[in-house]
Amino acid sequence: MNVTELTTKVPNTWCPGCTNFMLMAGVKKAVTELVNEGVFTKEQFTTVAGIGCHAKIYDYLNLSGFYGLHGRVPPVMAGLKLANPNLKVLGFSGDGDAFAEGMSHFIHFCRYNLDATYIIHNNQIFALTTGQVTPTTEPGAVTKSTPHGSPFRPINPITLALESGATFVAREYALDLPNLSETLKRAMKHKGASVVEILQPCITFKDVRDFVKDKMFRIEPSDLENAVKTARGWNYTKDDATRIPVGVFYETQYPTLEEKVGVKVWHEEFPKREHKVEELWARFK
Ligand SMILES: Cc1ncc(C[n+]2csc(CCOP(=O)(O)OP(=O)(O)O)c2C)c(N)n1
Ligand code: SF4
Ligand SMILES: [Mg+2]
Repeated sequence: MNVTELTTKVPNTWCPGCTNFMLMAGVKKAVTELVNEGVFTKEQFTTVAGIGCHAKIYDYLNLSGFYGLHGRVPPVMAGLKLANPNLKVLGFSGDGDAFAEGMSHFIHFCRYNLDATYIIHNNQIFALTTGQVTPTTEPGAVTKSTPHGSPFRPINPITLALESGATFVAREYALDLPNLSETLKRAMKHKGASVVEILQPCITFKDVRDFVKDKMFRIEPSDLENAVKTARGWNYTKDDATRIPVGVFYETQYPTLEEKVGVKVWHEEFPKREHKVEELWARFK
């Protein structure tokens, strides 16, 4: 497969130069390589998106899927995977989508160990709505919703994912294409809940590209205790002492939700549904 097969004709409305373009290039590279290596077919890939700038990726990726509701990516991923365990489900959320509107779903996604890959575009802002604080915005940030500085302490999604039971947890930077696509490939190949947080600075409302590039350093995976310790090394603050760990924090094997509920047996036991789509269409014509 050529990477161009993943392109659609939908006009792109991301701001010129948005880091989402590189993030999408990383996703396309990973998917293309996995198809060409025979790990998955293109048809197995299925995407789910939330609502926000990140979610427009749904329109630009030539893969089947479901444009979801704000914050509700994990339940749709679960529905798809349980209905058809043969799919390779990729979820796309923003930091607002995953950790504000969708916070409880994020935790349960990790806890269930659903065999799916959750990709989170973290720009530390609600970008589509032109710049308000999210749960990962640094304390003191002056934004449209916090003109006197944010009074909130950020949550740390990496420690949260680790503590909630995700079996693959990583962070990458949108503008580091080789590492980004390599980690995405690993996450997609992983059996179980994989979470990849991608630092994706919004160049229009919160341009921290130089800061991230300057502060990040690469890590190697470790055991859970040390992974949590490493992740705690950055609590989304933005000061001179900041050091941002990037790479795979943790990877382990644990039975997936589908394996635990015996989804194949469940399918066999389920009565076959009648297809009444034509009938319904006729009624609404
Ligand atoms: C339930 C609900 N609440 C709020 C909104 C308004 N809204 C649309 S996009 C958005 C911001 C999304 O931010 P994020 O998930 O971080 O994505 P980004 O735009 O930064 O990629 C908000 C608040 C909505 N559409 N639905
Ligand atoms: S507002 Fe920010 S995140 Fe959204 S398209 Fe523009 S640069 Fe990208
Ligand atoms: Mg955001």
